[in-house]
Order: sequence, then structure tokens, then C-alpha cells
Amino acid sequence: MASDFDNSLRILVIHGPNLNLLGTREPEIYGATTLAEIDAELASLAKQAGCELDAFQSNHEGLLIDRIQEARSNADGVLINPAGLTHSSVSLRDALIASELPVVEVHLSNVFAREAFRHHSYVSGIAVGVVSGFGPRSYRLGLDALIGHLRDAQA
Ligand code: CA2
Repeated sequence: MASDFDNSLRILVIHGPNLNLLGTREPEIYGATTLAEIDAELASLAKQAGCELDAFQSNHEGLLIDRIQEARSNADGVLINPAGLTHSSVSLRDALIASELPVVEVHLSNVFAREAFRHHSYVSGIAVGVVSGFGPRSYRLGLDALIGHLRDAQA
């Protein structure tokens, strides 16, 4: 665990490809909230809970994998919306496994109410849990669940 000397937990939030467009396109599916607003709210919730939070978005699979590899030594858990890579990336799954960190997967939309190709996730099987379908609230619920999981493991 990264925090050997104090009780504060470090959470890495990962946003996959195209999520930088949130609030600017397809609001009927993904809502009007921007990614910056989601990150600001998560940072505030984490602070209230006494946790440190770092958020990272990229449209490049390799950069996401690099950041997850780094997290092994500087984070205690990962909250991730892998976006389209959810349904395609064995490499992202492998990086999450290699990090040996607890992972919570979140989705804004209910992927099971959408096209069949969105029903399979390469991440869900290695995640502690999945939150899908609640818009930006999915991130808040996922963060709360991840912090709760990490605190249980500390006890
Ligand atoms: O519902 C989710 O959070 C998804 O992870 C979003 C992905 C989609 O491929 C997954 O099946 C479910 C798509 C992210 C694209 O985000 C956009 C945001 C605004 C405008 C266009 C795309």
C-alpha cells in the first residue's frame, strides 16, 4: 500500500478516450456536466473523506497504461471509466491487474441498456465492483465505494 506513514488514502481517477468531450457533445446520452466539473466534485468529496485524489484523462491507450503502471507505487486504489476501451482493451485490463490495486469501474450510461457490444467489459472481471447508468453520480458512488473498500482493508 502506498501510504505507509499515515492514514490518508490516495485515489487515482482514470478517464478513457473521448471523455474530454463531456458536456460538449451527445448530452442526451452523457449529460451536460463537463469532465472538469466531475473532477472538481470528486476532489472535493475525496478531501472531505481525508483522501488525496489525482485525475487523469487521455485519448491514448498507452498513456493510460503508463499512468496505471505508475500508480502501483503512488496510489492505493483506482477509480476508472475506461470509456470505449472497456469493450476492447486486453492491455488496459493487464495493466490494472499488474498494478495490484483495487479497481472500481464506472460508467455514466447504463451500458447494459445499450448496444450488445457494450455488454462485455474487459475490466469488470478484475474490478472490486461496477457502477453504471447514473451519470456523474456513478463517479460519486464509485468513489464512495472504493474509499469504503480501502478503509475496510485497512481495519
Ligand atoms: O457510459 C460511459 O461512461 C461509457 O464508458 C462512455 C463511453 C462508451 O464507449 C462506453 O460504452 C460507456 C464513451 C465515452 C465517450 O464520451 C463522449 C462524451 C461526450 C461526447 C462524445 C463522447
